[in-house]
Amino acid sequence: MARAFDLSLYLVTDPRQTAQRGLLETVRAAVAGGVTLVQLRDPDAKGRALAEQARALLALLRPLGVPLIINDRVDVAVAVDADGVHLGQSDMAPADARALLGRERILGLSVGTLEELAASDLSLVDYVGTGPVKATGTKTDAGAAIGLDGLAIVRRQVSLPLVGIGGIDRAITGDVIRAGADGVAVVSALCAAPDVAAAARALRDEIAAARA
Ligand code: TZP
Ligand code: MG
Repeated sequence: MARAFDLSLYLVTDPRQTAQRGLLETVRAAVAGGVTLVQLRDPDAKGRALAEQARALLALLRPLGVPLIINDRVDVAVAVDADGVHLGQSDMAPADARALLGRERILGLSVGTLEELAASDLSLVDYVGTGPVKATGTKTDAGAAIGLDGLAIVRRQVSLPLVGIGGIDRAITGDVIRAGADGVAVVSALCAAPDVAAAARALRDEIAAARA
């Protein structure tokens, strides 16, 4: 069984959007504001640089009890002893990743369409990410927006913990939770916010209100 994790407010990092403030400072502020899970995502980074960033993030996050997920790179996650990996549809297959990660690490999978969902082996996956909920400038190849209706349809077909991603800001966070997501995954709503901690607190408030 995978270690415990909480999808409520899931920060996904972006090297461009954290460049000015710095990756560590952005994550530190986001966690101070209530982020429950962090994914290091830098698709263009080489393995060595990614491992260095991951180790620095682990030194920050582990004492705070916030798990660190590595996007795509199973090898980096194992090398630095991160808490898990998030896979896209064209990344390593979940069964192969699970064989390398062991039972304890958290394994997430992105599902963008019902066809992808039908073709995905979720038996070894711990959570599902679905989206983009709305169009987003952060990931230009993210595929067509599924909307809140699409998220609700995925929710009905997935019993695993589910997080919405893509184009989620404060205004629709409550709607995403009410559509059935266990949490929201965001890049720009935190990384590009003028006050990262305050933005995280505001998103936590929306999540709490939607659950109440
Ligand atoms: N996967 C699907 S959409 C997306 C990722 C990594 C980017 C989400 O960024 P933002 O700024 O929260 O819309
Ligand atoms: Mg990927």
